[in-house]
Amino acid sequence: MIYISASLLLLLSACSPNPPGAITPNDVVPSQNLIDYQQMELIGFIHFTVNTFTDKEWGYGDESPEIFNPSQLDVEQWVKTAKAAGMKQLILTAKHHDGFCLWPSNYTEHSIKNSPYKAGKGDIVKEFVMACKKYGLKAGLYLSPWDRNHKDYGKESYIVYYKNQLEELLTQYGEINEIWFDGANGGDGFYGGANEIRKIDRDTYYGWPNIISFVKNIQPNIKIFSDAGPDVHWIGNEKGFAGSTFWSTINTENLTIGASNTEYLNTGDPNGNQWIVGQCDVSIRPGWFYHASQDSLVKTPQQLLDIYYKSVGRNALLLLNLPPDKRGVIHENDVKALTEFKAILDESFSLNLAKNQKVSANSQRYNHSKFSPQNTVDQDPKTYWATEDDILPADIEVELVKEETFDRIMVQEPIEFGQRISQFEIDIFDSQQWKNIFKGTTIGYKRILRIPKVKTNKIRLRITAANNTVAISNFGLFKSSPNEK
Ligand code: FUL
Repeated sequence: MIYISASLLLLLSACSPNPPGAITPNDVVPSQNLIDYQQMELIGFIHFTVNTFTDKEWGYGDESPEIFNPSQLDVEQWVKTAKAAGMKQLILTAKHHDGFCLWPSNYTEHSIKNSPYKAGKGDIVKEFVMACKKYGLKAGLYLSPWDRNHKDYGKESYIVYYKNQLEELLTQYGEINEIWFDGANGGDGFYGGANEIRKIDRDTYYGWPNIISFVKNIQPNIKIFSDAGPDVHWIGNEKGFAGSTFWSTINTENLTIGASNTEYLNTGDPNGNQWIVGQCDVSIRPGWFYHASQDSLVKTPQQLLDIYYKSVGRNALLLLNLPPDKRGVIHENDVKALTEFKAILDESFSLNLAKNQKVSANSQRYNHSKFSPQNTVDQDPKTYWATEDDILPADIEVELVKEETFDRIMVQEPIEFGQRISQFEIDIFDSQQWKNIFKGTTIGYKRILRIPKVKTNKIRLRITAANNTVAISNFGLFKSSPNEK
């Protein structure tokens, strides 16, 4: 039997490029595809259809395609506006509840092909996907399951129609990064002239498991959004707010698309058996579609920042809607608010005061540099600090070269190992003693804390509860722009 002393093991592991005892991943971890998705952080929604011309939010389905006539449609303006704001993806309403299609579908007459736009020769889905590609954004599509125009809605044959449309969208335009399945199923509609109320069984009518495998078969890397995922889930409100406790894990057994427990969606579930990314959808205006009467009601840059902190800052994605107007461009007021939002955000996060500062920890796995607390401030998202197993509380202490003033703290977990932390505290060194300034629950991919301004040269992150060995990939300190207020 070979006997290796503990100190020799430490010495060996400290020298080895691949240390033994890497941390054990949780049972539920995200795929690389979902990690890449979460890293986009900020994405945009484009609501555009006949409603833009009728001044409605939900079209009844009896609109004449003749009314769809944007005078100066500029899809590149949408994409350039989104890109300038830092968005990494846009999702277009290819078909909303009114059933009108922005592409010339072979399966219906209720589409752009019967509109005056480009004399019926236009295809806005194509223009959209091409513009996204040109400017380096991912493209996503919304295809409303509810269709108030189609005569067969509510019958089995409508599901065939819906899948035919999905096939058109997923085979004719190249890579689609996300498909958005809305849970809304209101009841009344035109339905080919029937003008009646049609109710469906939300659990069985669409045959979701079948639709999901149909979609994944065509585009294996696509992310499917719905109340219940399977890749991205609704956050449970349309304000853009994730819960201040938010787990990326959740159980989908009791979720029904269109009728889910919104509180459960808002917090996720520490015992969840699936990793589904949370997505916070909200419009820059009160409505999802453009209404001239709302030109003065565009959210202010400060309101947008508050939403950012409550979505991206709480381990979720922000999906911000920018509805084009009747001209077919994003209105000047929206562009202005968005531009200011981005400028303030950049100013607030331009200088990380913790970058390359001295960090110590109460435990460092195998004393190996791979697990050093210094990794939390090296600006490399791939490196992380990890403790020995079963160390709680686990803490890191950042010592700044001089006293600094800050009011934003950013913390990230290396989520490739799962989401672990369920309780943490932040302390600062103040008048010769540690003072607690924040108590929180989850961290996940990214948590940003807004705290009252403090001035100190020492700050401590103390993790008091976790479901597995503690690991942190990033710790940042920032001073917010005065324009945040
Ligand atoms: C809802 C829809 O009913 C709204 O019109 C909008 O599309 C929003 C994003 O989802 O369920």
